Amino acid sequence: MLTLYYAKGTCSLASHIALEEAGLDYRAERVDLAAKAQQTPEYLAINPKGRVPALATDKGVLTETPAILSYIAALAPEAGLGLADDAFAHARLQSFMAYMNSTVHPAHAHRLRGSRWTDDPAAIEALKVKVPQNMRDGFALIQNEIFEGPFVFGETYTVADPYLFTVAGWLEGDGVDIAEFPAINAHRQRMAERPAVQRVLQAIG
Ligand SMILES: N[C@@H](CCC(=O)N[C@@H](CS)C(=O)NCC(=O)O)C(=O)O
Repeated sequence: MLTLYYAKGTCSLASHIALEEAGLDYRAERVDLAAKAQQTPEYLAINPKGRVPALATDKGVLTETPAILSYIAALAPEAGLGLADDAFAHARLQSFMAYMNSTVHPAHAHRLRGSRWTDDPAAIEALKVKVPQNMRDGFALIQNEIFEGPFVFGETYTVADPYLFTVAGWLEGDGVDIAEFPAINAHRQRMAERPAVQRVLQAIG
């Protein structure tokens, strides 16, 4: 049995949707970030990073969205979520997830989590200023250089799609109108129609 530790409004949504799409047997355990549950000794024993997502498996706990998404795709090869049949396509999928993880997600985190980088209240405010521009730059690159449509990698739905859906959901709060990116906007709507996505959103509340 897999257990996904998740919180509403966070990057854990991507793994949650992927588990549902893969048809795997899993349990979802909410972590209350507002109550700082991620810093309790109980949760730190599961994920010493104090973040979500974490995926508890019978082999141990996995963290980091790209690793969790890759693992989910590998556990359900029949779902074809990982482009594993083609080495180059698989590497492009890894490249996309690495970009989300290392560049786009941290750009977003500068708005709400500036205290990761500085303790100076004025600097925390200053870190917010470039968030819209950096998110816009990231999504322009995704739309123009990576996204094929109707899914990230063309006709094949992969774990890249719930990742894109999740991070695109942060744009509005980051001061970017998703309508600036028509292909990403259409993808978001396409994703919202998927039964697996609807099941997860309903379960999260
Ligand atoms: N690189 C990690 C980032 C994990 C992360 O930063 N999660 C955020 C939510 S999106 C979190 O748990 N924040 C709680 C905190 O910073 O205390 C991943 O992609 O899984």
